[in-house]
Amino acid sequence: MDNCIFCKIAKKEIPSTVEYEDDKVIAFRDIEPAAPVHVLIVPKVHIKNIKEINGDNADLLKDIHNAANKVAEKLGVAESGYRLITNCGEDAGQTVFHLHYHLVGGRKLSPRIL
Ligand code: DGP
Repeated sequence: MDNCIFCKIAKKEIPSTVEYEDDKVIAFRDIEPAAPVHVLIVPKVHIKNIKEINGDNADLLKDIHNAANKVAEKLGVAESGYRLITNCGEDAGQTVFHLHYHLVGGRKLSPRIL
């Protein structure tokens, strides 16, 4: 999508620190990290958020989880633990309307989500 920042990152039109990439997914460091490890797992196809996941595109969730596992291993949090979060819509705090999961770890996180 023309004006989407994550589409531009996926196409390498905007630089990012890429931690994992395959033909379906790109994972790069969040520009405003909330923890020592904070990576965004992003499908290359433009989908607004999980509300747009359906029977035709749900395979992407497998690709995203596969990428998340690889990132967690690579960045050394697979055993210590991490949180995988996706915000859907404005009340959830979604600011970039291209589906993404935050992989956050590298320190003890609050047990509460909110
Ligand atoms: P959310 O609030 O769930 O929509 O999270 C969007 C995240 O995207 C937020 O943590 C900051 C990050 N972000 C926004 N613009 C950029 C960018 O240009 N580069 C990178 N690496 N991250 C960005």
